[in-house]
Amino acid sequence: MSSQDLHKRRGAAVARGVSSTISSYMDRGTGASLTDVDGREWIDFGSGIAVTSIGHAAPRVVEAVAEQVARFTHTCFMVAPYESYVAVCEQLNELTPGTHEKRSALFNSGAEAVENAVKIARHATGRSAVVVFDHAYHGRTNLTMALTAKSMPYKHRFGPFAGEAYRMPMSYPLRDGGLSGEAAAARALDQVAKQVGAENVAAILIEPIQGEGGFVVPAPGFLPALRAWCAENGALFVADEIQTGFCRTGAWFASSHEDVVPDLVTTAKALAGGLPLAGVTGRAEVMDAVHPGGLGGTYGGNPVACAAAIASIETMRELDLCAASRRIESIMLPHLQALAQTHPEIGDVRGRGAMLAIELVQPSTRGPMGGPAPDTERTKAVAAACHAAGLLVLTCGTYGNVLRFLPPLVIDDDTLHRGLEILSAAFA
Ligand code: PLZ
Repeated sequence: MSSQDLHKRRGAAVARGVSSTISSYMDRGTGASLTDVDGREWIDFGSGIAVTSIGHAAPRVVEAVAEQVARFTHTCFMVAPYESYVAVCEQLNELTPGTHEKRSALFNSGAEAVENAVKIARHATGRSAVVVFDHAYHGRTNLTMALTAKSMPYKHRFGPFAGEAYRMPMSYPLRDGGLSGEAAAARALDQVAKQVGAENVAAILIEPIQGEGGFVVPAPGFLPALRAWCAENGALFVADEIQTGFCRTGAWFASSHEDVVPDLVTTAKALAGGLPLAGVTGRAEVMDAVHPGGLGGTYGGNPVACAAAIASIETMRELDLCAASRRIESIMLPHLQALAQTHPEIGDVRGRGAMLAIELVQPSTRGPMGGPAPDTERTKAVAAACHAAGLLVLTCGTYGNVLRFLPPLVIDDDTLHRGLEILSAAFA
């Protein structure tokens, strides 16, 4: 059945609220390529939003999943436990920043991991306030909508939202007049002290590099200052590494670039090579503060997803995908910077590793927070031109004016160059 026919069927069956970036329907994939049902090849610069870092249909995951499905698909870890859940927790404890003793718990989605991190932080501290930032994205459930910044499309008419979430100004070098990380942190923390009260803060929750909010990389010093404030004030520093985790930024976790050791880390996406699995990992004394039975869910840490996670992590280790991510940066970043030289509408090139983006602006018009005015229309047009030429790119950002690039980390140089050529042609 063609994409066109499937699109018609979808219109009559699938709720309008669930939308898709492209209207081609996928048939299969391998590495960084996808083939749609019409037989057309796509170069994937999105990885299903930072999930398939080890590539589509990664052989080790396919094998591990098939083997596990044949043994058993589900017992519920809360009823009858199994080894792979324990093994995934061991891996998370080892790989997340810091050498302190840790514990982990497994869930189904990123939003569920964030919700549980908040539950754990509140329980462990006996406090309720959660500090979040402008442009943040943490999910679409009721609690995580309260933590997510952007109204349309995530929150519009879906309230009332959960309470005790407090939003502070973010460090956003293109749009905050180039405030230093320390100054931006002082600005946010002063408001926390005045508006929330330091002694009421259970956690500061932040993406070390913002994802949906526009791949905003905070100025150096911002994250360490927030981390230090938490330590001084009895609050927990929670890093949402759901999009940045597992080699995406050239390190296992993005917090490490500034030697930040979070109290709690949320993970999902690339953890299980495409199967739904998420985790909360943190200090043993914080995680174990919660009473037995206080955390869980029917499917959390499903054995098939755990088998996939073990296979994914093995693949990342064996292929050294953190190094692959840095290699992708060394090819992509100069290409994007050269493109920006000839296209003044590219107002910023930013990111780390294989998590890179360009922000499109109207260079001579002032916009939000004194930065250049966003050019949302041109961003949509460039993305559409890429899609027409078979390159799957995603947009993001509070103003929808950021093109983001998240290729599978296993992408080969030839495919990467072909993708970048399509991007350049789309600008032309
Ligand atoms: N935290 C940092 O990036 C998911 C969402 C796409 P779930 N980002 C993609 C969309 O429009 O729904 C994300 C994230 C960060 C939390 C989440 C939530 O993860 O697995 O989508 O619930």
